Amino acid sequence: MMDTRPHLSDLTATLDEAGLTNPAVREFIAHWAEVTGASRIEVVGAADDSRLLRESLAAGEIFPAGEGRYYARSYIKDTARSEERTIVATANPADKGVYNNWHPSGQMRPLLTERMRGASAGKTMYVIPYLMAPPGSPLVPYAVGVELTDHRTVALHMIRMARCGVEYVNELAEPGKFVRGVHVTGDLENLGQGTPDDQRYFVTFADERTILHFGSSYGGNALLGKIAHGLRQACYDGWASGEFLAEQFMLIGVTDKQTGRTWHICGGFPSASGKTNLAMMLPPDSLGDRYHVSFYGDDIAWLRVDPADGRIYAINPEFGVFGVAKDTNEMTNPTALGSVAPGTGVLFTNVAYNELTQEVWWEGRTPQPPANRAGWRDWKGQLISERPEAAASDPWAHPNSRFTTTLANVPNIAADFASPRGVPIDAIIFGGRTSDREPLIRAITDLAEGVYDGLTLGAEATFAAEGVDGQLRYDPMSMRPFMSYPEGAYAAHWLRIIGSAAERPIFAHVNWFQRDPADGHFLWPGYRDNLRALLWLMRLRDGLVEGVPTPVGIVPAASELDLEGVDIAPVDLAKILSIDADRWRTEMTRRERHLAQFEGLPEEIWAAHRRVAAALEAAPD
Ligand code: GTP
Ligand code: SPV
Ligand code: MN
Repeated sequence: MMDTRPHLSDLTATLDEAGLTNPAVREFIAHWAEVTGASRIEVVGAADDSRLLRESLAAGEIFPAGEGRYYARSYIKDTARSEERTIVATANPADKGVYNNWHPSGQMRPLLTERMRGASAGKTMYVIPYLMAPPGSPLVPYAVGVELTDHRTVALHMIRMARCGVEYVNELAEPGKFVRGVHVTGDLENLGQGTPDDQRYFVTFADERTILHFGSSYGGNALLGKIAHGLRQACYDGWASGEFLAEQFMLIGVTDKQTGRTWHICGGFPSASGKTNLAMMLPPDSLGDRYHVSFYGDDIAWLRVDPADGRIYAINPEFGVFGVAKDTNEMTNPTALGSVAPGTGVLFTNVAYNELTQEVWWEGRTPQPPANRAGWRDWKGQLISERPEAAASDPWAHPNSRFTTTLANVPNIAADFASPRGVPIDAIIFGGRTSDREPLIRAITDLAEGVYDGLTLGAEATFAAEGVDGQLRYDPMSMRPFMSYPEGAYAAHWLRIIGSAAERPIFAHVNWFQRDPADGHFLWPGYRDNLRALLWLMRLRDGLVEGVPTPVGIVPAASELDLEGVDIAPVDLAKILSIDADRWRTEMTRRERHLAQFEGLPEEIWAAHRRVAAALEAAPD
């Protein structure tokens, strides 16, 4: 076979021409160009977007979806993150936690190198230097990375999701201090996805700040800046340095236009549990004159204490949104539709596509799918008009189909979203999909009880393969798939960082998903109305309301919630504002087993658990 790899002299010329001067980055590229056997190397940044779009359109990798909008399908067995195949590897066995799927790096390194060797032959390797922070942030030293990828669509996603360009790596104080990411797609049709012979590996070598992902071109498996660096690596770095927390959190501002005051709220809900929707929230009509919600971030926040005033400040390290399409419409999330409007450069993945009209559609976009089926293809690329009878009711779009758009396109983007300092945090909220037990909101004022609440966060299994149907799947702080070091140490790090703040945020647990056990309807309308619960929390924080104390926190009195224009039955309202002590006592037994798995869990957390349990024992049924 002819050797098509670029010669070292060609590589030098390519990097010179791209203005990539950092010697450590150049060495990293040369090493992996050699291993993967890529035929061409191309350094790309934000300025290359329109050219890459043209090339991808010409190659049939993406399709036009109206003016300045694009569409792509991923391979049918490659439509979500794979948690089983995701590993944290380090040299130190003490880094093994319950959820981080830890393996020794000495064992993982050869497995990855073996799979990547020659696997990009005939392809271009795109070099994407990036920054996961607003420029100038004190956390920039942890935010610099370079992703190498052999997939052009991944480069298009990265340009939307992270700040990309050689300028982010050329002037480093320590030229070698950047996260080294290598993404090799592999032969997607022959990787045995989901079988015992699965060939995929998504490994973060956390103590080496190196990320090697093989065998996917989708989402968090392939855009290494986002999940692997922004969460898994950053969470490890934040702990190792003792400087910050990196969490799967949304981040918003709520402004009272009457007083000019803005509160900042961040918080974690497990994947596909409503972070993007909350961050893009348009106030309900009756509150729109008075309040405004501004978007800072929808999936990742890094939190640190600012020495200037001792408060917790948060940044969104991302530059874009990778949002769930399902159920996004004018009623639920008009802001999301604005973010993907003509001219935004949005890239849709795995929604339904009409090749005649270049329209896109997903379940919940409109109550019924388009009546005229001509030209429509489902997410697998099959014509809807040619579907066999048996497949007639299959969804047109994949349930995890998404849109990728830059922050600047989000209509409610905060004016100061790129502030290097970040914004001071007034409240930290946790929320999952729970069909019973969890009230609309319960506020927690004690630090250890707040951290305890985050550690016992869970969501009900959303599809049969994961967990028992209807049973809570614990997802501490919504970080279960991204936690890179042991849970006991994670809890201690939280207590230390938040505990060292001069002014602590209030905590709260929210739940938009309680259902009627008889007919399954959601008891709370959700979406835009969720602002009402947050406004109550801010009033509680400011001492304007008292709420009703319960063993698990303070819940609103019905009279304290602004419910003007809300369509809710009085029985449903009573249910979401009350605590079923008996049901909670059952939960406490499960929590005890959950927490007992975590070695070295701080005594403060156990004490918080015992306090809540004792209060529940003493509570009337
Ligand atoms: P990831 O990007 O996977 O981390 O998800 P996310 O937490 O950002 O979730 P997202 O906001 O995309 O919402 C996921 C799904 O939940 C979407 O289909 C939403 O329509 C739905 N959803 C969000 N908020 C609400 C709500 O308040 N009520 C109800 N019933 N559904 C909601
Ligand atoms: C999630 O799964 O929580 C996401 C999407 O935000 S992905 O980037 O695929 O991880
Ligand atoms: Mn997420």
